[in-house]
This record gives sequence, structure tokens and C-alpha cells, in this order.
Amino acid sequence: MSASDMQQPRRSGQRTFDGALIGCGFFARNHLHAWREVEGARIVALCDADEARLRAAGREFGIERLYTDAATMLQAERLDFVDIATTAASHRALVEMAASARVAAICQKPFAPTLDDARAMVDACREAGVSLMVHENFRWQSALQAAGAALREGAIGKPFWGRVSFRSAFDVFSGQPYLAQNERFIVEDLGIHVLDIARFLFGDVSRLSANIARVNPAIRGEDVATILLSHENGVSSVVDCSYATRLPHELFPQTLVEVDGSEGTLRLLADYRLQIHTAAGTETRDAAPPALTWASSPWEAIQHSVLDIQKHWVDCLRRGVEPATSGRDNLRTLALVEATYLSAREGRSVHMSEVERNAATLGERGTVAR
Ligand code: NAD
Ligand code: 89V
Repeated sequence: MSASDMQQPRRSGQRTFDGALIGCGFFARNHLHAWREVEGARIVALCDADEARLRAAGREFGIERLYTDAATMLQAERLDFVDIATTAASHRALVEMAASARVAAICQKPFAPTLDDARAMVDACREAGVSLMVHENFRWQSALQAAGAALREGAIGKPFWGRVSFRSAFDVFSGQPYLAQNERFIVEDLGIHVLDIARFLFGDVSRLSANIARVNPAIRGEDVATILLSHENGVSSVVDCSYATRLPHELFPQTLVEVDGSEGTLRLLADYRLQIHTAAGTETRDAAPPALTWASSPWEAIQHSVLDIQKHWVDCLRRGVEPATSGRDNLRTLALVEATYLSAREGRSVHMSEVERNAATLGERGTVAR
């Protein structure tokens, strides 16, 4: 079924879509603030298994229909969509529940713990005829959208090399303590955004090679990753991320970008300065996110991207088209995460066809590309 065949919401026209948010934890507050500013959608109900969190969110955002069980909520409410802001372990069950109720779904990243789960979620929504978007918001940051637009317009000619870099010593564990316990950390949680940006800027990947390491002894997973990507269009790029990098100017949560093209260079520099250099000269402009009344430092760029991806969702629901970061699209970003771990574990480069074909036995067998 194509995106345009997807079931249209129950009522059509310039109307308001009714949604429910599932998971009222650390990040969900950003979704709830943003929903208040998205024209054409409103959150009518909340769900969290933790009753205290649920009631606190209900009070703060003035939402009265509260549920501790998603199945009960889906039966009781007449919803156009659910916005799932729980951690990955619960995503498949919740998305499949929404699909069974023929309700469209937004699902936070990481989409799923495995590619097989993610595929099952995409299939369930396709079979139910409902839209599914992964809340992969980083590419929606204003500075990254500006960089992408400049490349598409040919500002530096044909790109041949790129780097997408996120290096920080920010204490991410204070807001998200579960990250310190995860066996997989930076690639699955943060690298997933940076890899998605590389796909957004340079297109899909045919092959990659990765090194990962743990520097911080107090956490379980890796906190440093360096990944060399060969894109299908011939671009070579480097994705690097670190939570072990102490800099004189802490940049969290900024992603820096370098692109070399046939006619010039593009740099997304610190503090959202977008620089384009060609034979005609050098232009540097401010690509910082517009201010939001509810933004809190240093999260402004991420918070603005939450607003923009949620606006995009409503626009796509209205038009009956597939979102840019649909479940289907995100399978390819998730495959890059899996390929990164496989490459690092086995010390070899990995063809994406190998990961995409052998999801069930990922890491156990496959073609070796040396
Ligand atoms: P959290 O643990 O603070 O909140 C999750 C909430 O979901 C909890 O209150 C929990 O009780 C609830 N929950 C879990 N399973 C449930 C279920 N089956 N039914 C109802 N409620 C359930 O987590 P968080 O830090 O807010 O992260 C949530 C997700 O958001 C994660 O997947 C994380 O990776 C993602 N995240 C994304 C960004 C971003 O920029 N896109 C930033 C931070 C976190
Ligand atoms: O996007 C995330 O999931 C977050 C953060 C941006 C802090 O890494 O964990």
C-alpha cells in the first residue's frame, strides 16, 4: 500500500486531529509543550503506567482524561493518533496496539530494540492502513534544515565528502539515568540521530566501517563512536560522536557539519553559524533556532525541532502522505545502527545489504567486505 492509500483520519477537511500521548517522562514534556503550538492537533488524553507522573503531567498541561493502561485508553477514546514517548522496549507492543485500533502512531526513537521488531511495526501499520512516523527530530533542527536546503540548491556544487560530528561532555545521565545502564549507549541513543542526519544530507549508505569505545568507567555501554560511511551516490562521510570530550566551549546538543563539494565548502560551525564558501566568496549566516517561550537552555534547538516534526506530522496526516521520517524510512537509519555495532564487534566493514537481508541473524553471518 502506498502512503497516499493510507486510511484518512476519521473526519476530514481543515479539522483538528485528536491525539493521546503515551509516556509522560523526561522528554514528553517537550512534546506536550509543542502540541500546544501545533495548529490542527490537540492532545485529549494522557497515558503512563506510573500514576504519579501521569497526574503531574495532567495537572501541568490541563489534560483531564488520564489512563495508566494504553489498551484501556485506546478502547475508551476516539483518537486520530497516539504519540508514543516511552523508551524502546515498549514501542512494538504500543505501536501494534495502535495499529489494531486503526489509530495512526508517532513513535519516539530508537524505533525498536531490533530491526525485526521495527519491520513488524511497519508491517502492522501498513496492513492496518495507518500512518507511522518515528520521532526522529534531529534532522528537523533549523540549522540542519538550512544546511540540507543549501546542498539541495547546489550551493557548493556536487558534494563528495562530509563529516557529521557530535562531541560533548554533557551529563546526559542526570536527565536520562537509564542510559548509563544500557549495554548499548551512544550509537543507539545519540549516534542514531547523527547517522540519520548523514542519510538526510548525503543519501543512503552502501557500506560502513566503525570503531566504538567506552571511556567513562561509570557506565555500561560505549560512549565514543567513529563511523566511516560510503554513500550510494559516491559521497564518503564520517559520523563521529562522543560523550567523553571535554571542550573549552561545551556545545551540547549541537551537531557540527562539514561538506566539501565540487564548487566549494559548507560548514555548520559552533553556535549554529552556517558558512558557505565558493570562488565567489564566503557567506556566514545565523541558523539558530527561533525562540520559544517554553524553551530551556541548552535544549533550544532540540525543542524547536520537536515543534517542527510535530507540525510535519499534522501536515502529512492532512495530505495523506508519508512523513519524511516514516517508520519505513527509519528502518534504514536503524540498519545503520545495527551495522555499526556489527562492524565494531567483528572489526570489519559491513555492506548494508547484509544487515538489511539478515535482520534475524544480525551479526552472526553475512558477506564480509574488506
Ligand atoms: P522516561 O523513562 O523518562 O519516560 C518514559 C515514561 O514512559 C515513563 O514515565 C514510564 O512510566 C512510561 N512508560 C513506559 N512503558 C509504558 C507503557 N507500556 N505504557 C505506559 N507508560 C509507559 O524516558 P525519556 O527519557 O522521556 O525517553 C523516552 C523516549 O524518548 C526514549 O525512547 C528516548 O530515547 C527518547 N528521547 C528522545 C529525545 C529526542 O531528542 N528525540 C530526547 C530524549 C529522549
Ligand atoms: O535524543 C536523545 O535521545 C537524547 C539526547 C539528545 C540527550 O542524546 O538522549
